[in-house]
Amino acid sequence: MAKKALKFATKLIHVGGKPDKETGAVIPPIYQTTTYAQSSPGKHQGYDYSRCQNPTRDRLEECLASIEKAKYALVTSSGISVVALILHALPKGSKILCGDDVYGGTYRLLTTVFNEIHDIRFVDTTDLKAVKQALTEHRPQLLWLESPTNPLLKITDLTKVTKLASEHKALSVVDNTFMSPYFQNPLDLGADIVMHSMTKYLNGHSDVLGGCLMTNQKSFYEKCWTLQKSIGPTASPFDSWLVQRGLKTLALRMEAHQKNALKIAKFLEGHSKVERVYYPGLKSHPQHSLAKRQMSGFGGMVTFFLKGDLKKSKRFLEKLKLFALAESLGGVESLIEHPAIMTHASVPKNIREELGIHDNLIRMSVGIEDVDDLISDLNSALSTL
Ligand code: P1T
Repeated sequence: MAKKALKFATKLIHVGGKPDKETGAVIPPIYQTTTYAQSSPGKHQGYDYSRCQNPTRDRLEECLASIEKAKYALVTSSGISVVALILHALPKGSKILCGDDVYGGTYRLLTTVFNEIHDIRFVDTTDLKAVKQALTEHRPQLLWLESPTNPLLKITDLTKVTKLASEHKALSVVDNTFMSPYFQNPLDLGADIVMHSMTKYLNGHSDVLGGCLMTNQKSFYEKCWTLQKSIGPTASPFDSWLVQRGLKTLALRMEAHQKNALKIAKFLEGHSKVERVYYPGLKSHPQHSLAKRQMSGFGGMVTFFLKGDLKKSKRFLEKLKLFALAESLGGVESLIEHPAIMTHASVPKNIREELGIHDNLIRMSVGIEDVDDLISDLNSALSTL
């Protein structure tokens, strides 16, 4: 059957997942090798060294390209190394326009490493007028977008903003980590490049660090592949295999994350100790109708403000028993964190405050446990405030 005809959940299991040719093993072996025998110098079977190519990684890339409907996919050792490769692929002195609310590690990379190489500016990408003005004045080569954003879950109109970028001759990149390809396909919405931290939903089990990018632009893909082999942030065969195993249940997991997240968001919205909840699936989300149009679901991330200060936030987080107080997201287990102290500590306090990352802001990655147990855990911790 042609790959194009396959539906999403089938692609997850079958693309890049054919049985092993030599033995028929339904789960192909992991090519846990660094190097490949050559019959004569330079004469090999397409593989010479695993920093450059590895058959296990190839299989994962084939699947990833297919689920983001892209021609090319590149897998690396972490999400942040993908950000670095994309930024390295641009000529020195390029102008970069980045959404103002992005993962703290992305912000740090841009403002403490790539600020030496490129000219970086930030803009609220949910404000079309501001984006247009920044594109006209700054004339960037690249526009970096997260939607929904980390941690405030702001939604950018990707169709409109990527169109504006292309009219201004800027490449657009969407970090699609929060939605996964199950709920959102940025290339369909006009983006040139889509990237993910595979550490999150794609792997789904909080046991692998990894990153990937997908694109239809051959020359950009080739540039990133050359950079990857030259700089070396390569994903290991075992990690690649684990992610491919995790991917098989992505559709099921995303449905379960979303179902639990919506129930929890509604519970929090009605709680007297909670000031405000952000979840794109809530009618109260400022961009709920855009989220409904642009995404096929709302994901598993919920952000909320407690009524209270830092002391109360800490007490609440310390009292939880099922939610682990930990950075990261997208695993089957529920995680909770304090962005101002944890994931976004590298964003200067004044900018955090401007964005709304206050001391009473809490971010949750809702897992796939029984939701009644999760609500009861939250309720107990809230009742101590
Ligand atoms: O951790 P790593 O695999 O390197 O991915 C970096 C990254 C990139 N993009 C987004 C949207 C992310 O959320 C992350 C990592 N984020 C966390 C660790 C976190 O807790 O938000």
